[in-house]
Parts: sequence; C-alpha cells; structure tokens
Amino acid sequence: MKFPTLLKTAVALAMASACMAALAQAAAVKVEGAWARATVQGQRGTGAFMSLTSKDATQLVGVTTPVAGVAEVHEMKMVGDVMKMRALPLLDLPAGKKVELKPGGYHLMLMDLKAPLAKDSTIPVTLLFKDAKGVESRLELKLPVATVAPGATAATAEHKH
Ligand SMILES: [Cu+2]
Repeated sequence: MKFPTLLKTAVALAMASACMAALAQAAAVKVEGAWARATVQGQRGTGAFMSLTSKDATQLVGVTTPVAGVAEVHEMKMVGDVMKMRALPLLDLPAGKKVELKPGGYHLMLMDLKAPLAKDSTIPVTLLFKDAKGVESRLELKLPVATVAPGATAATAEHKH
C-alpha cells in the first residue's frame, strides 16, 4: 500500500531534520563551564563567565538577560598598576579556538540588576553572535548562579582581581 509508506517516510524525514537542526545549533558555538556570580542584597552588578568554542570564525556581539537592565561584554586587564574594565563592542571567536571568559579577563557584565542573584538559582542569558558573512544568530543559555566557578576550590575563588 502506497499511502502508509509515504506517511512513514514523512515522519522519518521530519524526525531526521529535527535532529539535524538540534545538532547544527549545538555545533555552532560550544559553551562550557558557564556560571554567573551570586550577589548580595544591594549589589547592582555582577559577572558571568564561560568558555566559548566556535566551529567557524564568529564574533560575540551582544548579550541580553531579563535579570539585568544592562548586559555587556567586558574586558578586564592591568593597565600599569591599575585593573581596568571596559565594554567591548565585540569579541572575536576564532574557528576552533577556546575563548575563556573568566574572572580577571573577558566576562559578561550584568548591571542594573533587578534583584539579587541567589546562589543555586539559574538565570536565562542570550548570547548574540555574528558570523563572517554578517549573519546573526542567538544562543539561549541557562546559567547556574554560584559564588565560585563550578569545580573551583574555595582557595582559588578567594583570589580576587
Ligand atoms: Cu565588567
């Protein structure tokens, strides 16, 4: 019988394409070790950290989150004896190279927080990328909120920048 065979094929194709779409999205930029630093009452800003590995050369051009009024990609570095922090319009992600966003270096800066970020909660964060052809894509993340990096010991966590 022709019809049931066609129907089965259609279902199989739909499942296969759903699978491939999920794979393509996951493969574009790999996110590892993502977390946001917990805050205390009255604290208006904090950082979020992760490592990003892009399959193809791309740029991180923005970040949004409903928990903060302002979210920016920042760089922190020593200028002479002073630790300076500045907003970056974009962060290059070379093909296949792991780029670390970590305390004391690149980070996502969440400012004008609408409420304290409680330890062990999660926050939604959306990363905005632009590839070499100028095509924009989004990556929705759920970041765990913690006082130290996942896997970090208390000793290294106490090392403040
Ligand atoms: Cu910052």
